[in-house]
Amino acid sequence: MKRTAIITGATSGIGKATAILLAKQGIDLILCGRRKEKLQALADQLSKGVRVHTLNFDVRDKTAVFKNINSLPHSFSRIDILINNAGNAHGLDPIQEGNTDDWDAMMDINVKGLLYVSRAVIPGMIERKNGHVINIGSTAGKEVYPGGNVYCASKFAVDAINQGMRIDLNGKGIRVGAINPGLVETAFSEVRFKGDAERAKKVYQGYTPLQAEDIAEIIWFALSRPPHVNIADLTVMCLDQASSTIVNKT
Ligand code: NDP
Ligand code: 8X3
Repeated sequence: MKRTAIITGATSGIGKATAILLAKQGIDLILCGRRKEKLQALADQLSKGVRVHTLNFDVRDKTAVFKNINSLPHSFSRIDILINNAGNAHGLDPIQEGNTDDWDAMMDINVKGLLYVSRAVIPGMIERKNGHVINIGSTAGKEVYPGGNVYCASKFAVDAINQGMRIDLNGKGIRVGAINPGLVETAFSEVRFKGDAERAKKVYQGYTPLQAEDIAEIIWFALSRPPHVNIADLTVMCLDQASSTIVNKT
């Protein structure tokens, strides 16, 4: 049966790669993000094969989240798949020097934004007794590293929310699972370092990091399991990464 997926953070990195792969698999798409032109360009690219709708909102804006999702056109209102992907790290400062605006951004986007979108989408899945939620966590949600403090806290929260969702939705026909990547070469570090491209580039040098497409493939693997199989929690790192702090760089 034809499925519809909503992907947050579809303008870049993991979300964009996932949109491209799901379109190839014939899944209709609701693409979300703040950068309207990027959303539109991706929609134009993918709408040759599947139906695509774009939603332009900031996940921090509770009113906008509910307004956008609750007013989807009828043909997009039955959401089968939710990919909770929007998020970023902001800064890498030790706790005593932390920028409180960065803290707010990470908790508001990575945690509260994910909650708002989930709250807007999940009741429809419950009504239809069918759905699949994939929460993008991180190795940062499994292990804290120097300067990771609040970003790690936000991803530990995603881990807890993922577990809580699975418990609360048990028996309702909805699969819930988290994919927790290690280092993936996307715009992530450029955002973390506030546009410092040179510093960001260094994060991924001297080894072969994961690519956004690697994570998209894993998301598709989870989505394409038979209906009784739920990938509950999956951690993935590149060959050269052993932990958040141990990376075999040449
Ligand atoms: P990117 O920076 O490439 O993409 C981040 C996406 O999130 C963009 O599409 C951006 O869209 C969206 N986003 C950010 N803030 C908001 C907001 N306030 N409202 C709506 N959308 C927002 O990074 P990645 O693809 O790497 O990150 C995607 C997810 O993967 C994040 O949750 C990240 O924590 C997680 N992750 C990343 C890893 C990595 O090493 N790269 C490893 C583990 C997890 P726009 O700016 O248009 O709004
Ligand atoms: C992104 C991976 O190690 O940069 O979540 O925090 S890391």
